[in-house]
Amino acid sequence: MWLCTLAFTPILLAVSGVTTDENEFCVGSPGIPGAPGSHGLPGRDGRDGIKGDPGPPGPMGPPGGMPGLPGRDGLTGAPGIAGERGDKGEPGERGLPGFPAYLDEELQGTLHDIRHQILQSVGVLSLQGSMLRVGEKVFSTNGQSVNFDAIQETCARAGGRIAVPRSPEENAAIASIVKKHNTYAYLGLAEGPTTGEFYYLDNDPVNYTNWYPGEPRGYGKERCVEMYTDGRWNDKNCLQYRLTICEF
Ligand code: MAN
Ligand code: CA
Repeated sequence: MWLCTLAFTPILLAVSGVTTDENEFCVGSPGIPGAPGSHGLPGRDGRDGIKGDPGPPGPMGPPGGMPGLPGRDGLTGAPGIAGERGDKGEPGERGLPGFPAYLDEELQGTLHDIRHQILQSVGVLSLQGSMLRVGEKVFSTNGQSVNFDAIQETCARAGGRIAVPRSPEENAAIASIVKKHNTYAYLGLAEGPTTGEFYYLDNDPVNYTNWYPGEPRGYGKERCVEMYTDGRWNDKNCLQYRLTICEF
């Protein structure tokens, strides 16, 4: 069913698509929707956003620019070598008084052991005949016969001196070694600048002698002294081979 009426409004006429020549139009069922309208105009710019992250470093620039700022300090190097030793310092304060040695049990034990070991060694060496104790002195021989200078050297090297008797007991001890080896020995005394006068090697004058009857009779030509196997002395040149006997 159509409802028709006079059209006064040109807009309605345009929308209905009906000609206005007849000065009326009819209202029918709704037409199909028109095509979407075209996009509106762009809106206004928004507010500025927050600041972005820094970008990656740029590529190296061309050569020939100004030199850059100096770089940061490098890492700490390895320690240097130790310096020279300094001067000795002042002595420190004096410590508290120590323990008396006789109350020091450890020290006493050590001394006891040392004493024991020395007695053992002296016992063995005496039994073997390699040392002869007379009072404070010890005589010993290596069994070698050499000249006077060589005997002195050997004894000094061993920490002693060529043996010389200063008493009848010491003379008897040296004589026992001479007799045992059946070889004469030089003694530690020599003729001084005055013919017929003998001195110990430390220049002390001789205070004990045991010359063989008629000796010394070298008169400056026999400046050393040898001991015979009976323990008596003879002045003799210094170049013979005689038994090495040292005292300590
Ligand atoms: C040799 C040497 C001398 C010594 C006489 C003793 O000539 O040994 O030193 O005095 O003998 O007859
Ligand atoms: Ca002589």
